[in-house]
Formats: sequence, C-alpha cells, structure tokens
Amino acid sequence: MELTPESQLKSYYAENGYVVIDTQLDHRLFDQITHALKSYFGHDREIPPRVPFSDYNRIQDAWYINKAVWKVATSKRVHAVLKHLYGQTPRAFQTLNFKNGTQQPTHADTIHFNSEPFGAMCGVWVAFEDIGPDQGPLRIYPGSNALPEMNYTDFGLAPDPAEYPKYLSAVESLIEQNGFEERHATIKKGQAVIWAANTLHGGAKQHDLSLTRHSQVTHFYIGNPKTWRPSSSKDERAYFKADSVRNMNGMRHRLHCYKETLKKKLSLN
Ligand SMILES: O=C(O)CCC(=O)C(=O)O
Ligand SMILES: [Fe+2]
Repeated sequence: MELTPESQLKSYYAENGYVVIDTQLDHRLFDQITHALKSYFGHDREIPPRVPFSDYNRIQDAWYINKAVWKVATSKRVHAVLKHLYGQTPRAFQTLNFKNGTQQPTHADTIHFNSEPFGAMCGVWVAFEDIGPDQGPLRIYPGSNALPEMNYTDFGLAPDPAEYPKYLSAVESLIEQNGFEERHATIKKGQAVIWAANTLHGGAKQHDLSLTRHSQVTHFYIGNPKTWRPSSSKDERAYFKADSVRNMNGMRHRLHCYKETLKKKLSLN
C-alpha cells in the first residue's frame, strides 16, 4: 500500500474507504511500547494490570497503563487528518495493541460499536515495524464503505453475539457478489491506515509464524454521535457511553499514582 497523496486524502477516502498516512510520530515511541508490553504477550504471559481485556496477542486500552500508547492514540497528525476527512472533532475511545497478526475474519467495525448518525466512527492501524506480506498485515476491501449499513438485523439475523459466524458468512457473500478486491496493508513503520466505519477489513494470513507484527489500532468516534452496540440490541438499541482516551488518561493516571503511593505508605507503617 502506498501513502495517499495529501491533496487526494478526502477523495481517496470517500471512494476507497481508507487512506494511508504518515503519523509523523517519533519511532522511539513504538520501540518503547513494544518493550513495555513485551511480558504481556504470549501464552506464558503476565496479566497486564488495570486493562479491561487482554489475551496472548491483544491488549485492550493499554493507554491506561502506558503513556506512549496514549501518545500514539492522541497523535496530532492523525487527529488533523481525521478532522480534515470528517470536518468534525475525532475522539479516540479504545486502543488495541498487537504483537502478531490477528488473522481476523472480515468484518466492519460497526458490528461491534455503531453510531447514530451512521458512519461517525473509524479505525486507525499504526505499524510499529515495517510490515511485509508474511506478517499477517491488515486487509482492506476498497469500496466496501459504500455498502448499506450491516447490522445483524440487516442480514435477517438475531442481534446476538452467537450469530456472529452467520454475520461473517453474510459478509463473505457480499464480497463475492460485489467482486471487491482485497488489499494488504504492507506499510512502513510509523505509517497508518485509516479506515471508515463501514469498510470491510480483517487480518491477513500470517505466512511466517516466526515474524511479529507489532501494531496498535485506535478506534475513534467522530463528533458527538449516539453510540450503540448491535450485538446487544435485542428489543431496542443498546446505547453505551464510550470512553475518551484524551479526557480520561490524566485522571486515571493520577488515581493510579495516588493508589500506589498509598500502598507504599501502608506497607511502610
Ligand atoms: O489488526 C487486525 O488484524 C485487525 C484489527 C481490527 O479489525 C480492528 O481493530 O478493528
Ligand atoms: Fe475491525
């Protein structure tokens, strides 16, 4: 994947549902994160403290515990590009850090967290190392952003996580019907792919299992939409309050430091 020329960002995004940009972040940040999170990855990992979810290859909201993750999520350049693309203020609400490729099946992120108005959400995948085809890069289906909204009920499915496999099959059929091409995000360290709420994407097969794919996804809401989860919207839409990476870091960090100081004091007494 090539960097999207600056003058074409808006038109390219509208047409393809993704762009590639340079985050202009100091590469030492990525190395710091890789180093700091190292013991939290793998099958014999330590469990990271104070994050809502983690497994052997995925740490959710590591910005609670790592300032560099927070810096990547709140990158000025990413925010400026999102503002340019949407004309509204972006708000990072979730981070995911990966050591390896996810090989995730194809989906649109709206199936996990949707918005009213529709489309006020996007994902940003930042490469922490140069990404080649064998590392299981992010995969994108250009043009799929123009598809109509795809909630469980739009496919005639019950709005339930148990129906997710059927959702994935429905998505596969759509790709076949529309003849969408698959592109792999082979991008350089420090570059990022921004994809739209409805853009179909997943993780490519990791051909070489000895390779890492250190990267971070930050999910953003745009403006101030109502936020809801299709998978738990049975009788009515399940609205939820999305976190805000920008607003909460300071508070959480202070609270954490306060608790640590208190613990030390208590153990001294
Ligand atoms: O990193 C990947 O392979 C896919 C991640 C993804 O789908 C997401 O974070 O929305
Ligand atoms: Fe996704």
